[in-house]
Amino acid sequence: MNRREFSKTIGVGIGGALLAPILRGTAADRSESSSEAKPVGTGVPSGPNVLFIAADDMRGASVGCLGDPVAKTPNIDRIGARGIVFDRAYCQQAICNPSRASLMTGKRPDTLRVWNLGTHFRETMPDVITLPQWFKQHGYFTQSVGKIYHAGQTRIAGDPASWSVPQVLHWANHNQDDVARVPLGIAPSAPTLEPTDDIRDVPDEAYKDGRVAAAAIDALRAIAARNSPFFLGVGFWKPHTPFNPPKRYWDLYRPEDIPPPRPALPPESAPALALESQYLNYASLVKSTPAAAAELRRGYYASISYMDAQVGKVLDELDRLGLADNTIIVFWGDHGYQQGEHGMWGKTSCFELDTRVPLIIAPPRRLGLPLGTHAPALVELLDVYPTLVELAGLPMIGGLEGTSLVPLIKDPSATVQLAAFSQHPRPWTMWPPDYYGTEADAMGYSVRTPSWRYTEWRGWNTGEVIARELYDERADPDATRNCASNPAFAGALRECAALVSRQFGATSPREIAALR
Ligand SMILES: [Ca+2]
Repeated sequence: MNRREFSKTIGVGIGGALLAPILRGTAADRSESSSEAKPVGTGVPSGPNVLFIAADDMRGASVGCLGDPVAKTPNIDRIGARGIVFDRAYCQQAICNPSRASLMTGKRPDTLRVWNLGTHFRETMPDVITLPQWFKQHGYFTQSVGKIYHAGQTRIAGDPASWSVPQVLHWANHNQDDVARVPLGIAPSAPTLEPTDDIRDVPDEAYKDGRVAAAAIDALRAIAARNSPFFLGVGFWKPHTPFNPPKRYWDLYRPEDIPPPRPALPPESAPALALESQYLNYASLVKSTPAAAAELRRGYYASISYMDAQVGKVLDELDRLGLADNTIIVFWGDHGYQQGEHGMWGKTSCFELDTRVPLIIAPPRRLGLPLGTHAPALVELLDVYPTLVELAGLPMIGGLEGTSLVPLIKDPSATVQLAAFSQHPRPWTMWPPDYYGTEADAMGYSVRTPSWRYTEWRGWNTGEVIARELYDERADPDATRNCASNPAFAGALRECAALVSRQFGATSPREIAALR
């Protein structure tokens, strides 16, 4: 596709966005557009290529180019310098499997009926066409290295239909590694109460992400020789626990430079449902030994910098091969994380720290679009699928629930949607607590607007609202006070509740699950 053809394509996209409703597709819209579009393109396009880089458990709040003064992320910042950084991007559910399934299919967790770690989207929606699969059907060579889909807990390993060749380094648990290659033959520990036990002065390749980078470099070299457009997924396993990066990445951070959690305490008047976090054992640990909290936070930063260094190796190879000018680079994290903030550790909440993610898209340099900019608009990971399809000039597939961000890439001050939506069940594992349960006690439905975060907790069986949260994101950005019962905020509460009802419908989660 030449420049003129590209401009024509994105011109159409912008016109459509301006005419679009200000709200995202609703439950009713979904039922009307649930049939999948048939692949229509048969010719082999000329590109652009896509380098699709995923990070695991990396929150938006801990990235250098997203404003964290402590995080050392020079390579992720490099992607930001050649593209657009989305300052307020949100996942659809703050845990691996539902979030990744949602981004990769362009559908919300409620549409997929995937809310836990064990259900694969091919079990609930077998014929859905994934993002890389759509590219593959339009002449792209698609390949996956590392963790793109959720790993280790679903009955299907990754998604073979998405890729032109077998996936590699995509299937394991986080505490598994290639022991033969790990120093002393000692595997990294599981999420641990004593993370500093895993500080070893070893090469990057001693652990998974170093090997993912090496395999991605090999893949890029082989792809460069193919002379056809490609979609290469590179999924890093960090900064997910265990926090065991090589010693030199720990050495980037002095203990005294790690700030304490802010806020340290749960919000005033928050319902208990809001405060369920994943690593409850961490909370009891750090209460008894406060220094452990700081060390866990240092380990998270060190893991981020280890992963960032691997990103840099892949970017270097893309440049060295002369592919950068015709390649879209995407960097995204599957969900956020609490590192002791609100007294919580891990993911699975609907708070801002759990739902906000890094999202950076660098268009091909040859297109001459603005570089190194920030977009303050509210966007969702759901938006990645239509954005890449439009940027690549492929026909748009039907049934996507996100909105193309190409208008923001052309004009970072633009707005495509006025709200972003997330959700999470309680208990977070769903019942039975083995990751395969299909029922829960409650579902939290959450909306972020420019001014507010509102979450309502609905009973799983009844659909009745059993608790509400409202945070004033402008006056109280750390979410220290739940204002839902304050009469002064009744108008905002009513408006936010209407947004949630319009987006998710008024049915109970049990009725949604029964549609499976
Ligand atoms: Ca994750």
